Amino acid sequence: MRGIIIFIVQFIFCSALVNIELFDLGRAMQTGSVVAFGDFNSDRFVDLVIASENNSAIMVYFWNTDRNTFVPSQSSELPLSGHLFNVIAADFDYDGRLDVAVASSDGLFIHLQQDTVDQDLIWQSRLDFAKPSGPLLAFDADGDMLVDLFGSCEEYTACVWHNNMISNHSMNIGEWGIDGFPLVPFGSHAFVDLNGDCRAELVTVVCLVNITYATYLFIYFIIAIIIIFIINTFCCYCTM
Ligand SMILES: [Ca+2]
Ligand SMILES: [Ca+2]
Ligand SMILES: [Ca+2]
Repeated sequence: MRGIIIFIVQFIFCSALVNIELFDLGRAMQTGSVVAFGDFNSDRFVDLVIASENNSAIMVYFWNTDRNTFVPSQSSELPLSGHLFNVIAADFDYDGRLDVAVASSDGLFIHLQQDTVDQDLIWQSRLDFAKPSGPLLAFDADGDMLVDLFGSCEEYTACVWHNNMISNHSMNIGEWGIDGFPLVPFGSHAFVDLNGDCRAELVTVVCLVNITYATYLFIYFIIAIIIIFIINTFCCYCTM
């Protein structure tokens, strides 16, 4: 009896996952990828931020309850430049409307949402901030209810972009003490409750020695050569 119940639950759950993949995202999913989620038009349904295939632009797709699918907003396309690290959907200016932060090799850009009219997002002018050197993580560093950002800045130093959007629409960048170790190039970060005390810990990857990115590439190259050598040697033994 228990096995039958588990089978039914798994069947329903797995069917739901399959159905999610079957949503028709139109041309966007044929040529792009989902980079962020959020309810941009405050209708309590999650919308998608989709980057074009060549990462030249992002666009918000609203969940349409009548058509039961995601539909693109009319003219909310935002241009991208440089190598895209990640996109964060959050309310940076604390006005109740979801905004978008784009971290790329060209800089950190925050697009504040001004309004939503007839399923079309209206953006304010873009705000530019100090350039990150990898993906950023959103969190409230100082408990002022404004979303701050964590990541690596120059020479992969751990930094916090402190949010001052309400007072002067700026972000002050400050170094974050992780025993002075630089972050791993292009490494990601996460909040996880490791010890079960209901308080999230910041998990990131740091370099135990301060080496340059070129040195990293060289080390990765050497490791790749060693792995290829081991695989080739192992395969030779397999075919004997
Ligand atoms: Ca929505
Ligand atoms: Ca906002
Ligand atoms: Ca804050």
